[in-house]
Amino acid sequence: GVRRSGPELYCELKRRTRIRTVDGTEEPFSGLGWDRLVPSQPLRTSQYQRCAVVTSAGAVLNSSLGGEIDSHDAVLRFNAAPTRGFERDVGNKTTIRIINSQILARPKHRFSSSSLYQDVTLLVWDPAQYSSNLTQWFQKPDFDLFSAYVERRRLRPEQPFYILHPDFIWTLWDLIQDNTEDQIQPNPPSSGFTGILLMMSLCREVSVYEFVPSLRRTDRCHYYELYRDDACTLGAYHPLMYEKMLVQRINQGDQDQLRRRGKVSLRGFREVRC
Ligand code: NCC
Repeated sequence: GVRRSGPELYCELKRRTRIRTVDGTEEPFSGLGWDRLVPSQPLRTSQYQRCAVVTSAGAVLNSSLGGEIDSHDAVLRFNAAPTRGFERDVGNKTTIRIINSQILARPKHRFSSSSLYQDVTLLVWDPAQYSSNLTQWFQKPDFDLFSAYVERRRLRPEQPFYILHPDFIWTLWDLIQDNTEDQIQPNPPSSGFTGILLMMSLCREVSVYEFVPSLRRTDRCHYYELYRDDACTLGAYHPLMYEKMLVQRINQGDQDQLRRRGKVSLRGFREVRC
């Protein structure tokens, strides 16, 4: 990968990030009538002014950021991260939730009944192999997301619920590799990084909380669980450390905001002429 300046990196991200969801126009989905199953309104037509991305890191505990987070027009959260009981630190507004396919496939997440996955825009992704095509992916996803997706679309057709296209996920991986000196494993980017690029595409301004660690940094994995593992913050499977270095390079906010509050400020792609 080459070393670009902050503004060059930002423009490279803008040029190559194209939100894509499964829209039913390609096989095998076209043959299954998915053009009528997916929401008729494309995801990229949602537009917001000020957006917040709230990671699930343990370090958001005791941040008192809840009020500030809720003051944004749209708030993005991840997987099973709750707000109830944690309002002071993470707020209580959720506009979009990005979930990985484990949430749909594993009974412990109670996808069909839990209120976490209702009344919000949902985006699910599954790590297809880098080189596999959609038919191979459909036959053998990492976790079976397709049956629960079909069921939810039938039960609640009014809920905006999208499957992120594997090509979108892998384009983000290419972007990380092309801007990183080391050779990284071809594992998909974390939900967090995907969410940041998504919101830069949909919003004018994006505030990201506790993606790049603050002074509160801890080995506690999630704010909502006691489990401890440094790999949650640094990455093991996902290229998380590299993702964090890229985001830090395009941060428009100051060091004090980053260290004290864990806040990175980014400009939406529409805001900057490259
Ligand atoms: O942990 P997870 O992510 O749900 O966290 C959401 C995003 O927040 C950022 N994060 C989280 C914890 C931390 N200490 N530091 C952080 O920066 C990351 O950007 C992360 O993406 C995922 O990306 O989907 C992930 O999901 C979990 C798990 O599947 C879900 O929570 C559902 O239970 C993965 N863990 C396992 O599979 C065991 C995790 O690797 C990535």
